[in-house]
Amino acid sequence: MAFRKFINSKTLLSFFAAFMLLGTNVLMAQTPAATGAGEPEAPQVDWAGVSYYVLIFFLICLGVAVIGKILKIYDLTLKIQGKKGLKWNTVMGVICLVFLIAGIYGAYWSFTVQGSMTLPESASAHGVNIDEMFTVTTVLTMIVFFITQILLFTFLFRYRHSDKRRAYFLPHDNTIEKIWTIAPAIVLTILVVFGFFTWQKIMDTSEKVGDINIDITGHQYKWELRYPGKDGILGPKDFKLVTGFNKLGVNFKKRSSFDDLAVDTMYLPVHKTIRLNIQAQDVIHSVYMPHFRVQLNAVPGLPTFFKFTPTITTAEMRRKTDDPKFEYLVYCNKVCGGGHYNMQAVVRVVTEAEYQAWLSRQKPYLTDQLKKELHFAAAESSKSVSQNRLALNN
Ligand SMILES: [Cu+2]
Repeated sequence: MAFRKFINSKTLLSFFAAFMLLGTNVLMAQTPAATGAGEPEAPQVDWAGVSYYVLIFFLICLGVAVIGKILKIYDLTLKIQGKKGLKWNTVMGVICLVFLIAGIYGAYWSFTVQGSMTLPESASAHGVNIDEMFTVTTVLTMIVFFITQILLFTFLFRYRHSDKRRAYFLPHDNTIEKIWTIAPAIVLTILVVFGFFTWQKIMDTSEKVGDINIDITGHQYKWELRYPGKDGILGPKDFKLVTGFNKLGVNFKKRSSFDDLAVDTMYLPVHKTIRLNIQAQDVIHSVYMPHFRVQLNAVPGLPTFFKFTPTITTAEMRRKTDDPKFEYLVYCNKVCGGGHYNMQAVVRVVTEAEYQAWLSRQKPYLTDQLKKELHFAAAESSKSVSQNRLALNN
């Protein structure tokens, strides 16, 4: 019994609610950590901001409680004077209408203010289809949202209790049951089928001429990028070959490995099909490129890939967003450990000519240290390095 009393205690529940609210505020008040090349910093909590919102919440609760008490006292004094008391049903009905209007304004505010904080237009070909799906789903759910909420709260007001009227008792109606089962079923089926075909198109595995293969390997807390050299083929990898200098475990028994390039920034030529070969070396990471609407898990031991075509260059996007410092980024989208928040790399979409110029400046994966480690003959290594400088990708 004591336990039941403990669980049902109103004081305890109030404390729990206050604790949850405080916790949410603490999380939301965390200032975004410094990005870029700087030292990883621990996220800061703005305690003044947190207590301000907690205080505002308690003041609003206090205000509501005071108004409730005043109305109760007013009601009692009316009754003492022999008059009819307050019409509480009308009070509740009006509160429902106020809630409806405030709620609709809140939805409008959220769309106009927070709507502008969403991503810029999709910078990839398939991203346009994904955005279309989001728009269709949002429009449909918004129509349902507004109709149901307006009906719910206006009915609560319109048909509040009245002594002059008796409610119609409706225990069951098959027609209504059918309508609200079949209509959502049809709409959801259309959305799912539409989504299925879009996903199938995005995950099309057929090879296209001109595909650029890029290896992206996640480890705590960095993305390693490897580009193929002039042969256009990425050398094979084997996790058993991973060493200090051969971070990705590239197999140098195959010739295709020799001209591979290790890069820091992911350069992509515009309007070319890119195939990202995704791998992880420790825990699950996730390749997340929001501007291209690309996201796929990087799972240790399970190589995956994602194909997409960038359509807007970084320079164009800088103009469109009116932000001269705009950069596309590839993030990690799995909470993979302490340094997760800083696991990102810059992605630059450039013209074909700029891409080739950049590619020719990249260093080979096969570094001098790695050659020493593999006991390569000096003559062979100098030959392969000179070839790397002319890397082409067509
Ligand atoms: Cu990660």
